[in-house]
Amino acid sequence: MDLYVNLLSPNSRKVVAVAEHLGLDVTTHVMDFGNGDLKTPEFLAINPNGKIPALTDGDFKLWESNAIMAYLASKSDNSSLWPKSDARYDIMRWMNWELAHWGRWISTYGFETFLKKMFGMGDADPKVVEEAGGFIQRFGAVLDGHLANNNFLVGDAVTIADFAVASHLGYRIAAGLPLDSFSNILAWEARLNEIPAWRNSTPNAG
Ligand SMILES: N[C@@H](CCC(=O)N[C@@H](CS)C(=O)NCC(=O)O)C(=O)O
Repeated sequence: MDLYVNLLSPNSRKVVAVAEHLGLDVTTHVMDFGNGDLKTPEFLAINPNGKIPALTDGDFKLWESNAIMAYLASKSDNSSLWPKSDARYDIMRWMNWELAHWGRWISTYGFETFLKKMFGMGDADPKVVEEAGGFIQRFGAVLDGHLANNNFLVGDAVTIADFAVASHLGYRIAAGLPLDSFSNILAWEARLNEIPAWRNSTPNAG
């Protein structure tokens, strides 16, 4: 299997961590954001969106990080990550929530407060930061409330839902995400960081 990723990307982090956690035999291709790697005809034939992560397995091609996580996790029969039970629907629920709400607003906030500075794109727009911050606190309260009584998002052990939702916390401090008052989220983040594959995939926030 081949994975096309960049370790600075939260969506790439998800799939890199799953592959390492399961000890899968994958070849990792590090794609550069700035030099046109994502726009070559060869890469666009894998992912016409020109985005990472992407996966190939022989002739099979897959894009969208959460689908790739499930594909990789299904290669192991012996892992809590993607259990063969109705828990899968609960996992999918959190992964859809991550794409639609949580990651959507954290990405907006992080672009304003962190990436713009990193790429010399000017100052954060305070209106956008305020709007995104409000949504992060609204959805953060849902996550924090769930984690008040649960060590992991689904069941008693780590699943791909945890990696998907936590992938956006890699820049929590660097981007100044307004999550400091959510003690259950912070404790869960620390719990996940005890998992070597998760810890090893932490982005260098510079
Ligand atoms: N929903 C997609 C999002 C993929 C995505 O936006 N990837 C970013 C990096 S995290 C990217 O490739 N950006 C480069 C670009 O859009 O040109 C997924 O979950 O895989």
